[in-house]
Amino acid sequence: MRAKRRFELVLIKPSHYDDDGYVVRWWRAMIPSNSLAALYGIASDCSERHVLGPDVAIAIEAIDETHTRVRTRALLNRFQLQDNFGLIALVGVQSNQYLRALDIARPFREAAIPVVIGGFHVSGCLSMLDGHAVELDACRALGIAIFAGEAEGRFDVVLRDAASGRLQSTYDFLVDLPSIEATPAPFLPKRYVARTIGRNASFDAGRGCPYQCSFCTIINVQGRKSRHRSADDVEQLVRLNWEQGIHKFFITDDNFARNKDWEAILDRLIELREKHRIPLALMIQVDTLCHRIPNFIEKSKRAGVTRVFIGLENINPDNLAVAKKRQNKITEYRKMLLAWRAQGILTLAGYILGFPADTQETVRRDIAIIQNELPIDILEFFCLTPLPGSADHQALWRDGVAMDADLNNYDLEHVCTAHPKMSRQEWQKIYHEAWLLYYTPAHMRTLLRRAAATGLPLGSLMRLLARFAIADPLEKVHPLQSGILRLKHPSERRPGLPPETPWLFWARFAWQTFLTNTRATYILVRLILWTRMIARNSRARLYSDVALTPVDDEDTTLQLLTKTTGAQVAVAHLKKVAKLTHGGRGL
Ligand code: B12
Ligand code: SF4
Repeated sequence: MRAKRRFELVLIKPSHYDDDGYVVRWWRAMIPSNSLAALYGIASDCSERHVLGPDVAIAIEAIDETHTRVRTRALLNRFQLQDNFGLIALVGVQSNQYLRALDIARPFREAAIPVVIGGFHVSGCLSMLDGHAVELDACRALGIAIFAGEAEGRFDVVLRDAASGRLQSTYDFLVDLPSIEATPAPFLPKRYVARTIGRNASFDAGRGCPYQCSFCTIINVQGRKSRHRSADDVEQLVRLNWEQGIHKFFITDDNFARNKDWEAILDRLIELREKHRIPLALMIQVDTLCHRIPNFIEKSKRAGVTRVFIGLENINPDNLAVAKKRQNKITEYRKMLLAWRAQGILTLAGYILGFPADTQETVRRDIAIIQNELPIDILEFFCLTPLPGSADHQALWRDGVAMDADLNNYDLEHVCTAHPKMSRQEWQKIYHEAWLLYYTPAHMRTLLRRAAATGLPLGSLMRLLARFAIADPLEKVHPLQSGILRLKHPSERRPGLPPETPWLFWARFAWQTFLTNTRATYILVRLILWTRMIARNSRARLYSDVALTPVDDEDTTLQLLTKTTGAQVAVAHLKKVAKLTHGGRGL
């Protein structure tokens, strides 16, 4: 038998730098990267099909920098052993990760190793800007190939070009979005998934969203038409993961409710769960009108959905209108949230701060309204950010409006542009304050009481509360970027910042680790005690408050519906429609 030549394919999902200039990395990260799983699945398929010829074996390694250090020297040695026959692929690179990705690439390019970059930054920029902005020429200067669009059916050509030393400077497939039916499933071997909390695998059952929110990059990269995997595809990937003992999945569709095939997919998952006894536990993302789709919530429950992420974004209709998010009807929010609660499913809602009508005072008021009147479990805050690839960014870029020049800050946690009513400092301050305002000890106890009263899983809510209450105040990162036990290394400091003396670095790191984890343990212990007390309380089922009260269409006294002019207009409009259609009964 002829010895096979080995092609080194290293898939790296970069992290980004924190405010001190160190790479954000954890012993265990929060969620696995679906982008990495997608590329791993596609690359494995290329390897099985011997796309580089029968004499070449493709050795694939996946590195998610949020939990694994990129050991550059060891990788360089490995490439050297194969005469640089291989490829470094920077995967799923977001705008805030772009500069880190370039820093990872530099030593490999200096050693003349082929490097290619893909993901939302390069795809978003090529979709909406002039082909050079924002900082795309930095790739060209380093000789990094840019891949825009989706890799399904297109990775063969990249691998062949890299193997023959003819990697092109740009691969642009943006106008030619592939069908994802019967394409290789996103997949990561268990050894990678085990480095994340909860050991969830992930897959996108579909791509594309019909709406047109102006801050959204997704529609300009993945399009507005629903493309989806088939029920057979989904069954196959579930079984593949179940073979390695994984049964929890994050379905990453931005809006699973608008996946044209949601029902067939849920029916198949129900079958796998109820007939084949695979104990599925799923998290999905949906819009605020999903409860109006017949059977959607009920089937989600039967399929194993335990957590649902909802793009609530704001409770002021004026703000939602500016962002072209008119599909979000605040008059429907309570109905939708109570519908999920009735099925025992935890709700997580995204909330954006920094819309034009927001001020520090209105944000404080709105958070209090949410706490009192909306039956949401977890609220996540984001700064309204002109992400490259969005219509918002394109408009500011065209008009020459100042935006933060440091791409590392485009992580939805840093203020990147001016606001009509708040200074940048005020906006940044209210973002951090928002976490403290929502996750007060009193409100966390209320959330646990609501959960006990309505049959939500208390332990699961308690774990979520711990993560979301701690990440921003203690770890200074968004919970979605967080993990357990922050890791740092002096060699991972952002270029341009002075390296610290090793003993000072390690002393400070040890002290910070001790301090943060002591505080975190205190919060966790309190949460555990509250949870136990509430679980043991025989009267817990009797608890009720305004948020849990069933929706009364006649009741328009809620602050949610009266405090902003936009809300008053929305209610008046609904009353008018109700009068015309039902003679005035109900909203
Ligand atoms: C699931 C998800 C998450 C998950 C998992 C992350 C992940 N990447 O899988 C979690 C919850 C952890 C997460 C966190 C964050 N996310 Co997120 N996330 C998503 C979401 C909804 C789906 C990602 C996905 O699975 N897509 C499907 C995959 C298959 O598509 P893809 O990544 O684009 O990859 C395809 C192509 O781009 C291409 N490709 C990608 N890389 C490469 C490389 C090569 C070499 C080649 C050839 C091709 C190629 O081929 C792939 C297959 O077709 C996207 C929106 C979206 N629809 O993509 C936002 C999105 C990627 N997230 C975003 C952001 C901002 C964040 C956070 C910073 C938010 C925060 N403050 O916490 C964090 C960052 C955390 C981190 N370390 O990555 C933004 C990025 C925007 C931008 N321009 O930078 C997006 C686009 C959403 C948005 N608001 O617009 N996220
Ligand atoms: S609903 Fe979500 S995915 Fe769809 S356009 Fe709006 S922000 Fe983008």
